Amino acid sequence: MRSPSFVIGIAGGTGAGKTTVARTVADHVGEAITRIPVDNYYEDLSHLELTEREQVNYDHPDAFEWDLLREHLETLLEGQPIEMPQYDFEIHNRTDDRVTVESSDVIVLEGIFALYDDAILEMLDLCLYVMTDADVRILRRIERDVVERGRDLEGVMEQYLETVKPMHERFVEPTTKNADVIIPEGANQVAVELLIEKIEAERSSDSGAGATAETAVERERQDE
Ligand code: UZR
Ligand code: MG
Repeated sequence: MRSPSFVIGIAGGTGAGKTTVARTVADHVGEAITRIPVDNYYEDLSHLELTEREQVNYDHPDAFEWDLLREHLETLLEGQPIEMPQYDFEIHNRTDDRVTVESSDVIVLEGIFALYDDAILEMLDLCLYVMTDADVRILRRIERDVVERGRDLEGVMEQYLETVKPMHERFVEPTTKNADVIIPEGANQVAVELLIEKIEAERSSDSGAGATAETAVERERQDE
C-alpha cells in the first residue's frame, strides 16, 4: 500500500464551513482522499448517563481522545488502514461501530481542533483555517443542531453562550497562528479551487518525482 503524499488540516470555529470545504475537495479529487473528521475522536463517554453527557464541555480540547487520533494518523501515514470510531451527536457519544478507513494519496483532517496538537501539526503538510464571522457561524449552528442533531433552540443558545463561544476564543481561534493559509467565509469557490489545484500538483509531482529530478539535473548540465 502506498503512503499518502499530502496531508491537510482544516480547522475553524463551529459552523465555519470546514466539513463543506473538506467534502467539496473530496468530491473533486475522488477516491484519492481519506477524510478524517476530528469529531469522531471525541472520548468514549459510555460510562456516563445521557444527562451527565449533556453537561460535558465538548469545546474543550480535553474532550478528545488525542492518543487515538495521533495513532490513527501515524497508521494512515504508513499506508495502513484504521478502524475509525463513529460519533452520534444526538446521544453525545461514540457509537459501537467502527468503520475501516483505507489510507490514500491525500489525507484531510478536519475539525475545530485540527490545528491544535503539536504532534499532529508535525504530520500536516498544509494547515488551513476557515475564518467565518461568528454571527454566520451561530446561524448555521442553530440550523444544523436543530435539524440534524435533534436539539432544541433554547439548548443550542445556552450551550453557545456557556461553552462554545468562550472555548472558541480561548482554544480554537488562537490556532490561526498555526495556519499556512486562512480561507475567508467558509467554502468560497476560489479558495476551494486553489486547494484542489494544489492537491493535484502535489499528487503529480509526487508520482513523477524521479522524472522531475532528472530534468533538473539535465538542465543544470546544459547550463554548465
Ligand atoms: P463542528 N458537540 C456537541 O454539541 N455535542 C457532542 O456530543 C459533541 C460535540 C459540538 C461541540 C462543538 N460543542 O462546538 C461542535 N458543543 O460539536 C464541533 N457544545 O463540531 O466543528 O462540526 O461544529
Ligand atoms: Mg463539521
